[in-house]
Amino acid sequence: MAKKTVVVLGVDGYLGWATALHLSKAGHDVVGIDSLVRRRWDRECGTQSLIPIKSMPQRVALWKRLTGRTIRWRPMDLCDARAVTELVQDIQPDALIHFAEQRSAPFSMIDLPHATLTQVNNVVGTLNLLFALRDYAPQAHLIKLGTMGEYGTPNIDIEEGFLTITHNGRQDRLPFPMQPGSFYHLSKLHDSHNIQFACRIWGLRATDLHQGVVYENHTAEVAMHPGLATRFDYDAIWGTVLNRFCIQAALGLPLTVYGKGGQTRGFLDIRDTVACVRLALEHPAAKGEYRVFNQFTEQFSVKALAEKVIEARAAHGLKTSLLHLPNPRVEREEHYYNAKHQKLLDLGLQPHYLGDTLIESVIATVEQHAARVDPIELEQPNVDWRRGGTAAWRTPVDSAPRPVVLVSPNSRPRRPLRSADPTRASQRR
Ligand code: NAD
Ligand code: USQ
Repeated sequence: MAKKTVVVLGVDGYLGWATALHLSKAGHDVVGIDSLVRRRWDRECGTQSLIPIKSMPQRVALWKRLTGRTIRWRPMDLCDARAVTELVQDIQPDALIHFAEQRSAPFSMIDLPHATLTQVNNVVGTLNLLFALRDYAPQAHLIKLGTMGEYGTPNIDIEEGFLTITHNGRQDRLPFPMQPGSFYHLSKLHDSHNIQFACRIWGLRATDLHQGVVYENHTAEVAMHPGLATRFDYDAIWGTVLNRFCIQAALGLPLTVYGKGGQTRGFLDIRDTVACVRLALEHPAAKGEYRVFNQFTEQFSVKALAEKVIEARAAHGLKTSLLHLPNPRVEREEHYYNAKHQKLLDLGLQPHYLGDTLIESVIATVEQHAARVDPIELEQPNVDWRRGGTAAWRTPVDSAPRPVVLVSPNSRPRRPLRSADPTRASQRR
């Protein structure tokens, strides 16, 4: 396999860091980009990774010491168009792997500023990349992390990106109809449209990895040294469902199933995330091609996942309970779900399936760091799709404005809008 120059955008994050190590170990020349904004969002949310993570300079220095390999670290905001252009001009990458987005659905549903921030950060960052590629590296392969949540939960089989439709006697292969479930998931769909359009009009090449929910945090490379740890989120904003259930089980807390628990999603082990990205990298899209791979290995309902965790604990004589909470999200809780995921298997993916030993190993990791867990984060969700964030969100801890949020210079603080009061309306009449 020819060595490639690869830019990993979002290298300080959960998946970006593990992927950068995996590609560097495989012999690729990795440049890592991140604005470190996620560390700032953690401060705003009062959240932290369960496993302590080192700073980027410490992590790349340790990687160099352990393996002799260099990851070129560059702090940079993807929303800074000039910096993105200079990066692409300077590095002339063979490929760019784009993880650098605000990725929490609850965060995007807190209120208007958080919805705006999510969509501006994600859509503008991706647009900056597309224009830089058009002008300075049109041959480079863009590998973009999208999400299975772009599809929603339709009552038909989900294909990999496209659907052949016959309508009034005519046929076409069209983008699969999408029904995202949060302003975050919508931002990913907006990206998908922009990338597809750029491939069509400028001849760029892109792979959109529609990834399911990721669990676990050990890859062969991350496991080499505690100082190479990648983040592991468990709180109600950033924690994904299986990681949360494992932590709840380890602490003897009930597993918080939202609503009936029939909501079904695609899932994958982080070891398969890094393997899939590498497969996409080493089998690039053709010039002008926009392709979609559904990136997950198994599908489970939330309730079935909880039951798996309960059974894994019961095998050790430990009792775990399941608590149905009122669902803070607006989503179907009982539905048909059958999503195709063949293309990465065809390229050679060898999946790691979810088994009891894996659940046990996650729980063992949790037990090592149990002192860092804030149990409040495991009890109740703090963002509701209908009403937004709970009261704590109305007094932001870190209120410094981010450059990506556009605020009119004339805007003044306003009183909160009140819902219409029918009594007053009748008095006015
Ligand atoms: P993460 O929050 O751990 O990492 C994202 C990284 O991107 C952070 O380090 C953050 O600082 C950086 N970033 C964000 N905006 C940036 C900007 N404008 N400029 C530079 N850096 C920026 O998230 P993750 O879990 O590693 O997810 C990575 C990607 O994978 C996301 O795009 C997400 O939508 C996608 N994804 C994640 C999952 C999952 O289960 N974690 C599942 C499907 C898809
Ligand atoms: N859920 C519970 N209990 C919990 C937490 C979640 O029942 O304590 C339920 C949710 O209601 C939802 C499902 O579990 O139905 C998945 O929720 P999640 O928080 O694990 O995942 P989600 O919000 O969809 O987002 C995560 C990542 C996101 C990625 C997405 C992939 O944060 O970046 O895009 O998974 S997917 O779900 O396929 O769109």
